[in-house]
Amino acid sequence: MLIGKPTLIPSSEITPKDQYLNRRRFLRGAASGLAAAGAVALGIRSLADVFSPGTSVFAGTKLQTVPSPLTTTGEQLTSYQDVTTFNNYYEFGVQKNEPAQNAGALPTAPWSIRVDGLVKEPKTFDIEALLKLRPLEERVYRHRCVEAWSMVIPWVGYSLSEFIKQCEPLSNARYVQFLSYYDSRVERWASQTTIQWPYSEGLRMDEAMNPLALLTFGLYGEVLPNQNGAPVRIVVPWKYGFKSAKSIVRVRFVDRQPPTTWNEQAPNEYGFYSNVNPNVDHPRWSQKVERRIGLPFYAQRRTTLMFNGYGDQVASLYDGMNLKRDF
Ligand SMILES: Nc1nc2c(c(=O)[nH]1)N[C@H]1C(S)=C(S)[C@@H](COP(=O)(O)O)O[C@H]1N2
Ligand SMILES: [Mo]
Repeated sequence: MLIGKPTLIPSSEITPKDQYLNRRRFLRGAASGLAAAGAVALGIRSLADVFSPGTSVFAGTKLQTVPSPLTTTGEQLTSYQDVTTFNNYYEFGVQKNEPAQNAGALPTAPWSIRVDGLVKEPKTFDIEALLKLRPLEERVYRHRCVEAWSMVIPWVGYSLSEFIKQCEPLSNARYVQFLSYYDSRVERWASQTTIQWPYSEGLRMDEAMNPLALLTFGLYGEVLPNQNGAPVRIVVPWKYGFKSAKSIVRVRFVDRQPPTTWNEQAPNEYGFYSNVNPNVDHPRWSQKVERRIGLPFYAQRRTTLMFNGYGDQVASLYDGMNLKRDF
């Protein structure tokens, strides 16, 4: 069983494959691979079952976008093929190619986000209303996974802050928590892991209000493919990819740091902040360099940048903090 493209794995400075595969030590038992194969054989529902008729919000639908001053320019985009077939979405399998094969089972229509906790009043936003809330921007962002690979992706969405304003959080809300869709009957692969589902992530309120944090509906000008977190996800480009929860169904405003999936699994390896930081190595591998997915092997190596290169926009959020302790 191979993950991604073994021929693309370069020098020893870059996370050795067996080390990042170790993240899969959260798997339950050795039979899980077989269980996954069986689940595939037992059947993904047909597209007709998955997308109810009459909806316009399905993967591949074109989205009207406007350019954004917050876009990152000058770097070659990662191909649509790589962005949509090399994924982390453990609810649909732990191997990089599995989400593309299995996430067709995600029922993306109808879809809504429930907002509760420290808000003026709880609300529910339908995906159609969310898509119309603000003009959709195309924003190219670097995307850095904690596993030391990266991509450059043209996302479609608008600043998360625009949505948060509509949620009317109370002044004592200090954090915002994002919860992903979870149904054990749909996401049968999730039970291969010891993770407590649903997937949970969170940001401090000032981080969430930073204009770079993107409420994301699409990529490459189209509605998100399911494996990339359809129909709505978060993208936080200065943080490791796991902060960017996919397929969000619930947003909670809270006064204390919420429990987050990878931090709960291994707090010594995955901090709450998870800012991309070449000066703080993961206990099992270096974070100083990364490999850019999809390039010829000799061209993949990149020096990892502090805050993934977004320091001008976000460094001030962490003034006075010790980023080695609060990693
Ligand atoms: N619900 C959910 N969200 C998730 C994950 C996941 O397993 N489940 N994986 C995270 C990780 S580790 C990364 S790197 C990004 C990957 O996003 P992409 O597949 O669109 O590149 O999604 C993040 N969001
Ligand atoms: Mo990741």
